[in-house]
Amino acid sequence: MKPLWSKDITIMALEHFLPADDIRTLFSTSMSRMYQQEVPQYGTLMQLVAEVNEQTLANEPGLQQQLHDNGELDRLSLERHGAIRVGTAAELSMLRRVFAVMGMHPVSYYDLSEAGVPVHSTAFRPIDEASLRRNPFRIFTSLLRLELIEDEALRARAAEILAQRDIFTAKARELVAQAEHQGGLTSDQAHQFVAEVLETFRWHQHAIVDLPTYQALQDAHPLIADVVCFRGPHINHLTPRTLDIDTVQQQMPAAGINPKAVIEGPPRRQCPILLRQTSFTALKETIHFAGEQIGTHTARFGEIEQRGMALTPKGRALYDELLNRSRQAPAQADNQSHQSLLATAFADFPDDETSLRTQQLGYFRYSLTEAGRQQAGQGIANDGLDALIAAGLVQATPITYEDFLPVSAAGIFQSNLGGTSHKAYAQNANQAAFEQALGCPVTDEFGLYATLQDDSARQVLQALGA
Ligand code: OOG
Ligand code: NI
Repeated sequence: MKPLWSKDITIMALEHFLPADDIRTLFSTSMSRMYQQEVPQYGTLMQLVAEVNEQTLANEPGLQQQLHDNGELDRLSLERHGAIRVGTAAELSMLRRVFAVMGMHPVSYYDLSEAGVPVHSTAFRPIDEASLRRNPFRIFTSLLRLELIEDEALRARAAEILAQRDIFTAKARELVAQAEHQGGLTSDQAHQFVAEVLETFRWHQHAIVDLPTYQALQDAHPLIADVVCFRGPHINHLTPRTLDIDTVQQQMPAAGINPKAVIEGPPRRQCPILLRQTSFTALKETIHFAGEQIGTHTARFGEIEQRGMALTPKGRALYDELLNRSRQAPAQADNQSHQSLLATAFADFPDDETSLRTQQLGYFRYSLTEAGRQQAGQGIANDGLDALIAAGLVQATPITYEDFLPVSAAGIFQSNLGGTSHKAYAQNANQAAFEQALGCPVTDEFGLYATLQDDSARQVLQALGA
């Protein structure tokens, strides 16, 4: 028999740590406070989003009830994601350890070279259902690909500058090591950890290079200058959830906010799929360069998102095909024309839950209906889920998409870079190199959704004794 005491000590230690989900919430709310102070226009966007959410709920009592039932109402206005860009493998792998303390793990590989942007990326996010429900906050994290800089001397200079900076405070490094060693952080340590980690994401009005160096890097690609010229990877946007992205896009100008030209992602639908997002264009901000020179830098913006159902590989292939089809036409400068073009292309994407499920285009979570609960354990003939749904014993609800879309991400990048796109970067996906820099493989998003779906199906069949 195992001695009881060792288990007791483990339980005691666990009880005295702040759960990773709570550290993540502390982090996302602290970051939000900092960003609203740093970028007042982001605060204005948050206010507009809250107003439109309120109107939408007032107009749709059904939606209000649904959000209430899912416990989502009181955290509706919390940010869903943010983004940063780092310069070296060492920075990325240390970030992996920092985010792990907050229950955020790298999911998916995004190749942005295809879109003419010299980075590749992942999203650090909670993985299990309970943590996602507590707070789904994610950080879209991009690693600069210096190897894509053509000018050899400039590439060496950029690497040299990056090698000299440490984007983490000594205390942050110490607390990460402590969290890994102890298996968590106490509440006091967690508060200190979040305060120290926030320093990494702070804006710096002072660049670490002189103006000519900044300009040389900027000329190679604006993102290179953004990553290389500062003390740290400033958070470049935060993104709250909107219940009506079309209305917010429309109302932004009246609120004094300049939206990007079009909403990225799929069109508005009866059954929302994947992710729709838009942003305001990045602000031009004053920077003090080394040698007492003054200039500007454009990096920071605000974004909003509206999520729909996660698609299977088959559904995703159809999405990519239809999106591509819509992009064959000349790009539309205004959102209304862009949306009607999209709507035409997506007429071929089924827009009712039954078709999406039976054609295996989307992922669903299965659960017992009230009638199903009453029959639980009575040993029902297993005619499969479709028959149980038809019999009214089982219901299927869409699983929400928790990840990102490379074409949309590229659209967000581009809207802030004045359309700078380097075709020469294309065909450069290198997931192996990214994972080596990260220090571990990224998790496959489809696997996560499939597991959720399959687990729910198994539980339902088990409960019915089918
Ligand atoms: C990240 C852009 C991608 C999204 O929501 O797709 C992104 C960046 O500009 O660094 O955040
Ligand atoms: Ni974003």
